[in-house]
Amino acid sequence: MDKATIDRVCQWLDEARRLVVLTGAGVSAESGVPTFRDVQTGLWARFSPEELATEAAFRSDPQRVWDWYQHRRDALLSVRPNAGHMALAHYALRHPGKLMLVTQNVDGLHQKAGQPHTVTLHGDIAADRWLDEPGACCMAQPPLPGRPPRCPVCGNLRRPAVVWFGEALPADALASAERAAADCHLMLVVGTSGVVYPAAGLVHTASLAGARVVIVNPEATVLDDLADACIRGTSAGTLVQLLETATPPDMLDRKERTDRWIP
Ligand code: BJW
Repeated sequence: MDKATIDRVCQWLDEARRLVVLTGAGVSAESGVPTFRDVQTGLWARFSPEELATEAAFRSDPQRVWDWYQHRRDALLSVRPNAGHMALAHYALRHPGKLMLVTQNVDGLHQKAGQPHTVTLHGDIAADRWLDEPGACCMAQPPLPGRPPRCPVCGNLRRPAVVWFGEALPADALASAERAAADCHLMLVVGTSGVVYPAAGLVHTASLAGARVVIVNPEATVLDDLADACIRGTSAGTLVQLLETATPPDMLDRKERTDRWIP
């Protein structure tokens, strides 16, 4: 890892009053969670997104899609946050109101690491919701056991509460993320290929608004041209280096600390 770049980014971290960190699947790779697009190990190397991560796929073969998600849920039960998740959570706790964490991940590992507030763009793999609009009967009825479970009255199916291709992102989460991207001084983009929109659009927003953009990824990404610095490293080691060596908040100018997301 290039020491001069790390030092420069540490300096930017100290200077920034509002920091956005956008994370993707690479942040959880060192916890043993497969990414989507890594050529050898990514989920899409073995499965087709069109067959599994769309509403049409679920409607055409609900059991297959349900079982795939159940398999991933089971695998996540034994997974723990890694040093990168922990470094982000500790940094947020040491710098109250400075960091807004926006994640595309559905694995809940930032939350498990104790991150005080996480904006989740693509949902939560551990939760379910009804496939169709929930009617009153559905809300009242315990579902029939099955794969997927079904409402005994109207037949509504349960589905994982994640955002599939072609679906809108949760409006509140996207709006918070867009506001934060437009108003931050520094954005760290960690462990994402940057090909999925509207999440990747946040990086364009931050860059256009004049924020510094730093990309942390062992591989080149399609967003690199927008970056003021690219750190070719894995997330855990790099985040520990960046966030645990930055100047402690009590050494920063008091005035700088008043202009934060949550004053
Ligand atoms: C490491 C590492 C280590 C490895 N350390 N790094 C504009 C242009 C083109 C297309 C579109 C557009 N706008 C919308 C679209 C369509 C579509 C889209 O973006 N398609 C593109 C793929 C072409 N977007 C959508 O459909 C979105 N919805 C939408 O736009 O709705 C519009 C609408 C509005 C109103 C009404 C109705 C509709 C929804 C996108 C949903 C994405 N869902 C998924 C699945 C979630 C559920 C599940 O888990 O199954 O989200 S897809 C998948 O990709 C998942 C991820 O969150 C997302 C991003 O992936 P991520 O995190 O970047 O992972 P990878 O694998 O791609 O990259 C990992 C990276 O880590 C790599 O770079 C590695 O090098 C790196 N890495 N080890 C650090 N140790």
